[in-house]
Amino acid sequence: QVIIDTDKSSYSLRLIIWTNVSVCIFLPFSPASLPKEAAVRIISHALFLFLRVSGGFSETYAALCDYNGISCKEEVQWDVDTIYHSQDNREFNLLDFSHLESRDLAVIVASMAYNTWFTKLYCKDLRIGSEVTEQVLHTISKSSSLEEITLENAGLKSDFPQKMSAALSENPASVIHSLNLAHNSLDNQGITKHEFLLLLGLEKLVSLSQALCSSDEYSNSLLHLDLSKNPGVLSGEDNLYLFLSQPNCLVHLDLSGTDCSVDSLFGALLRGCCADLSFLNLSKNSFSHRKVKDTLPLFRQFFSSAFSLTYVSLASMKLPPDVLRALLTGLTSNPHINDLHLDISSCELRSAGAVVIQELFPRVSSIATLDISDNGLDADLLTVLPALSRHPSLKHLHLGKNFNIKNRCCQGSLSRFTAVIYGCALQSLSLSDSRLRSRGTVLVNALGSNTCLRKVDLSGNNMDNIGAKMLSKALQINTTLRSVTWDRNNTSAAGFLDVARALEHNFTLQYMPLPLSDISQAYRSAPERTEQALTKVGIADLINVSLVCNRAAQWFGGYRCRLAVRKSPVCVSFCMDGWLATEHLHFCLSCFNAFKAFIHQVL
Ligand SMILES: *[C@@H]1O[C@H](CO)[C@@H](O)[C@H](O)[C@H]1NC(C)=O
Ligand SMILES: *[C@@H]1O[C@H](CO)[C@@H](O)[C@H](O)[C@H]1NC(C)=O
Ligand SMILES: *[C@@H]1O[C@H](CO)[C@@H](O)[C@H](O)[C@H]1NC(C)=O
Ligand SMILES: *[C@@H]1O[C@H](CO)[C@@H](O)[C@H](O)[C@H]1NC(C)=O
Ligand SMILES: CC(=O)N[C@H]1CO[C@H](CO)[C@@H](O)[C@@H]1O
Ligand SMILES: CC(=O)N[C@H]1CO[C@H](CO)[C@@H](O)[C@@H]1O
Repeated sequence: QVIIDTDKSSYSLRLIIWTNVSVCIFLPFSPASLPKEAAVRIISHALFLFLRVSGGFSETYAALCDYNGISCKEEVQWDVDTIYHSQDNREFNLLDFSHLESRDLAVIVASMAYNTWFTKLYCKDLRIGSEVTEQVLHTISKSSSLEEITLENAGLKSDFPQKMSAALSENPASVIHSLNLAHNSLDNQGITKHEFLLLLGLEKLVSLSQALCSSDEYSNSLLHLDLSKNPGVLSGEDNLYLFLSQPNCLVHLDLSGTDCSVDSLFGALLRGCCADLSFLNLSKNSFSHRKVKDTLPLFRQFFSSAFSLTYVSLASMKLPPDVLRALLTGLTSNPHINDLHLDISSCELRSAGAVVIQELFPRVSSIATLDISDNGLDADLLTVLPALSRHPSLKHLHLGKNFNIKNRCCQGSLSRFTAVIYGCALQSLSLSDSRLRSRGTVLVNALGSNTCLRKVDLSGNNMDNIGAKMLSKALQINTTLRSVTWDRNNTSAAGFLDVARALEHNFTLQYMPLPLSDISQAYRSAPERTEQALTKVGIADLINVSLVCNRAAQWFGGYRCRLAVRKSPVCVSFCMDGWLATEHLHFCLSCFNAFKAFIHQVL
C-alpha cells in the first residue's frame, strides 16, 4: 500500500510487487473529477514508484532527475545500460562519474535505493559531500539488494556510523554483509568499526570477544546486536555471556540461528539485560537438555522481571513443556509489560504443550500477539481453544499448520473451533497453510457473521471454488473485515468471478492482496474468464499502454520487456524495462491491464 500525497488530498494505491519486475496497481478510488495537473502528478508519482521497484536503473534515474529538476546525464544511462549490463557488472563505481557535480552523484545514488541489479556500491579516495552522503543513507535504509559498500577515504563525518546504524535499523530487508569505511577518521567518536561489524552480523567476525570486551564503551553505547544466521559464531565465546551479564543498554538482541544453547543464556540476560531489552530473537537454536532443569528458575525470573520486552521469539526449536511452563509463569507475574509479541511457532508443543497452554495462558495478560502455528496441536486444538478464547488481551493469533485432524472427527471440531475463535475479541487470525480443504468452508462461512476480526489469512488451504463461493457470500454481508488474504486455494476463474462479484458489493473490505499463485494457474487454463474476473475488480480496458517483450535468451532465459505509456498532450512517456521469466509473462499481461486502467482513469 502506497499513500500518495498531493497538495489537496491523499490517494492510496495498492502496489503489488511481483518477481521484482512487474507491479500491479489497483486504485480504490475514482479519480474522474481530478484536475489535470493533479492527475499528472499522481501518475508520475505512480510511474515513478513503479519504475523504482522495477529494477530499471536508467528509468528511475531519469524520473528522479525530472523530479528534482536537474538534467539527466545520458552518459550515466548509457554506461549502466550498456557497460554494466553487458558485462554483468553489479558493482556500481561512483568513480566512473566522479567528474559530475555533487547533485548529479546524489541522484545517481538515490536511484539505487530500489534497484535490484546492483549489489555493490564502491567509492574510494573521492570525497563525497553531505548531499551524496544523505542519499547513501537513504539507499541503505531502503535497498534489499546492496550487499557490499565501500566508502573508503570518502571524507565521511564522524556522525556517519550512527546515522548508518539508524538507517539499517529501518531496513529489515537489508542484506549488507560487508562494509568498508576505512580512512574516514570515524573512530574517535560515536560507534566504532568493531561495533559496526556487530550491527551487521558479519559472517566472519574477526573476534567477537575482543570486540565486546576490549573496553567499557560497548556496554555504554551498544543498542543493537545482531549475530543471527551465523551458526557456531558463539562457540567458545564466553565473553558474549560476560558482556550480556554486565549492565548494558542493549535494546535489540538477535541470536537466531547461531547454534547457541538457549538455556545457558538466561543467567546473563537476567543480570544485565532486564532494563532495556525489547527485542529478543532466539529462534532456530536449541535447549541443552542436560542443563535445562538447573536453568529453568533463571529463565522464569528473566521473563518475570524484564521491563521492556515487546518481541520474543523462541520459534523453530523443540520447547520442552517445562520450559513453556516457566516462560508463561514468568510472564504472568511480570507487571511491567503488555502488548508482547510471542513467537513460539514450530516448537513441537503437541499434546504436552497444549496442556500447559490450557492451564496457564489465560493469565498471561501481557501477550497481545501469539504465534503458535506449526506445533502439531491437531486433535489437541480443542484443549487449547478455551484458553485462547478466555484470554483478556490477545488480539492477533497465528494458528496455521495445526489442523491435521482425522477427517471424520473434523467437521464437528471445526464448527466448535469456529464458534469459539470467532467468539473472542481477536482482530487478526492467520490459518494459512492448514490444508483445511472443503472442511474449511464452515470457517469461511462464519466470517460473515463475525464482528471482531479485521484481518484474516486463509491462504494455502486448498479450499477450491466452494471456499471462494463461501468467501464471496461472507464478504457480501457487511462485516468488520478489512483485509483478507486468499491464495494457494486452488481457486479457478469461476471462483474468482464469485469473489469479484462480492467485491462489487463490498462496503468494508479494504485490502485483498492479489492471489498470484491461484490467478496464474487460473490464467493458464482460462485466460478470458480470469481476466473477466480481474476486470470486475476494477480493471477496465485501455488503449495506449504498450508492453513489448523480446525474447532475449541471454537474460535469465526469459523475456526482456519494455512498458511504454504515451499520451499526448500530457506527454507522459516513461518506460519500464525488465526481465520476465517465460512462465510469468501471461500473468503479467493482466497486471499490466490493471496498470493501464489506472492510467486511463487518471489521464
Ligand atoms: C527472528 O529470527 C528468525 C530466524 O533468523 C527470522 O526468520 C525472523 O524473521 C526473526 N524475527 C524478526 C521479528 O525479525
Ligand atoms: C452494507 O452497508 C451498506 C452501506 O452502509 C448498505 O447500503 C447495505 O445495505 C449493507 N448491506 C447489508 C447486506 O447489510
Ligand atoms: C483443484 O480443483 C480442481 C477442480 O476445480 C480439481 O480437479 C483438482 O483435483 C484440484 N486440485 C487439488 C490439488 O486439490
Ligand atoms: C497511443 O500511443 C501511440 C504511440 O505509442 C500514439 O501514436 C497514438 O496516437 C496513441 N493513441 C491515442 C489514442 O492516444
Ligand atoms: C493452485 C494452488 O496454489 N494450489 C495450492 C492450494 O493450497 C495447497 C495447500 O493447502 C497447495 O498444495 C496447492 O498447491
Ligand atoms: C460497492 C463498494 O462499496 N465497493 C467498495 C469495495 O471496497 C473498495 C475498497 O475499499 C471500495 O473502493 C469500493 O468502493
